[in-house]
Amino acid sequence: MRWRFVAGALELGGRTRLMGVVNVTPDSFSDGGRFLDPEAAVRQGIELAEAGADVLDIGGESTRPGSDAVSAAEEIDRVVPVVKRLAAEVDVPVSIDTRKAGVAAAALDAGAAIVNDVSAGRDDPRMLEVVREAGAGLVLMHMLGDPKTMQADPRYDDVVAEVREFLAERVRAAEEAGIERDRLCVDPGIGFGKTLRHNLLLLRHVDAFREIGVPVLVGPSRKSFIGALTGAEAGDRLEGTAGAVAWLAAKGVEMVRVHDVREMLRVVQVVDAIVRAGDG
Ligand code: HH2
Repeated sequence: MRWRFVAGALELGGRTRLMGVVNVTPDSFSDGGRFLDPEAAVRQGIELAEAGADVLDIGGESTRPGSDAVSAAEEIDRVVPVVKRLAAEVDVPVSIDTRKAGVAAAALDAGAAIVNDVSAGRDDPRMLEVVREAGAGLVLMHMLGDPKTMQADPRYDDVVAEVREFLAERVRAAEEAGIERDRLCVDPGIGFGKTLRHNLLLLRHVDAFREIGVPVLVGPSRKSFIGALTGAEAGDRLEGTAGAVAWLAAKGVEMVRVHDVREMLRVVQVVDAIVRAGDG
């Protein structure tokens, strides 16, 4: 399965691929403020690429529960210098994590190849058009509500079926907007309007999203469901993240979005070897 984006493609369906997170924000839930300085963010991106990231995901707006929205100008100021440097200095594709078409367009101009939109193209009516015009890859993620309110009593009748139906509908919307199917990727949105039980069901039944027929990306890294299960703070969720990543790799999920690339690469290498061991 090939995932196409600006000037390149990634072969998916073998070992689970790693999208490394670079948050150029003051307020991200696990690393807010660490990489707000562009130099620090670029260094972090280079380090993640050297550690084995297959994609670098650059974000200038925290979408953690309760976070405040950021203006497009502010987001562009944060991410564009970092995208420009990383696109020139690393040889893995750069993804821009944004809900705003203007930010996506500026990042694509600066060398990004993929747009990761946690609103799945719903927040900004121009987003799908910007992605199509650039020939970018696109991640369509499920979120119930918006970051400000999403954790206030989220409810579903059948969380897996509803998230799958939503993602299938967003794939159709993207195709109708002229984006080819092989540029799309779907993500159930762990922690975005979900209780602990919802998150666990989405992970347990992750196969349901693979049925949509495009690659699946999942972002469990350091999230609060791990804190709920282990009692660990956000900066201390490496082993919990590894547990989730091992499960996803065993299920054959095409890509995981993680902060700790070096460690998670080792996890997926071991799981992949077990999954692919010959029976002879
Ligand atoms: N999670 C976060 C942000 N972007 N994108 C996708 N596709 N999937 C995810 O699960 C996802 C995402 C939240 O994590 P992080 O970027 O570390 O935190 P913050 O939003 O506070 O910057």
